[in-house]
Amino acid sequence: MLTFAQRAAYSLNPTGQTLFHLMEEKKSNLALSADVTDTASLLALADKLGPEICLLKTHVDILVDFTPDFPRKLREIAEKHRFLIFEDRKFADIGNTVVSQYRDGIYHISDWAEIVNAHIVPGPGIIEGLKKVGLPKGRGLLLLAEMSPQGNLAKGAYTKKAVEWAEMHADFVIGFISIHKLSENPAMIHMTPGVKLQEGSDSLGQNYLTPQKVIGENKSDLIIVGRGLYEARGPLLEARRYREAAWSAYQSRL
Ligand code: 5BU
Repeated sequence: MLTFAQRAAYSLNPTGQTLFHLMEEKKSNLALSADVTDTASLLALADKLGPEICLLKTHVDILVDFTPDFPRKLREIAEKHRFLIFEDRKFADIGNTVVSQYRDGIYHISDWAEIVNAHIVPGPGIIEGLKKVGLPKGRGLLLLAEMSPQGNLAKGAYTKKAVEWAEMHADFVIGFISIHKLSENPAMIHMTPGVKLQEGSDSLGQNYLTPQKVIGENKSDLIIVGRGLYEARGPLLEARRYREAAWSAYQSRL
């Protein structure tokens, strides 16, 4: 089993390489899903938990007070604490439309998010569209190969297609949102949402697995944690617990 640092050498994408190096350097395979709805809370959370995470995931369209200077402020914090930014936009349209959704609109996502993700339901044209915008900027894409909620349809032949199309675009696709390790290509990073220290579910279909199950047994690489962190009484202490749980599960698999 290769280390994250060794896997960086297999990646054809600068963002993929940087992420592997950051993970090793910070001994963190923890991503914070910062799903708060005001920019001040998000920036405060990012600054506080920054030392513990390798990646911060946003849903920029849930912010009630977004202004064009918000991405600049978030990027400053990201550079200070050395983590990457992943906008969980889940693009799902034809290639020509996602070009504008990624580059233009209010958010100009491609200007500030190193990583975005896409559903594969529209076919490989969605990857080609996003790549036209993202690759010249050195950005990376994750394909939604599996999802966490109960009853979701991302499985079987659908999941296999995601792995196939990732290989066809390995210069831009850096990995997957998935529940399990899916690809034998060491360049591909597997990121898993739906993680808490206790297994369970929420009232709207979300399933939770533990860091040990996700990293140790399912052989995913990185856990994405939202409510488990930002709803905790002490988010920083909790982030340390999640980071240590995920990192030791990774180490014992080496
Ligand atoms: P939670 O609070 O840890 O349940 O938040 C999980 C986050 O991950 C949230 O932002 C979701 O939009 C995101 N997510 C997910 O939960 N499951 C998925 O399959 C995908 C994304 Br894709």
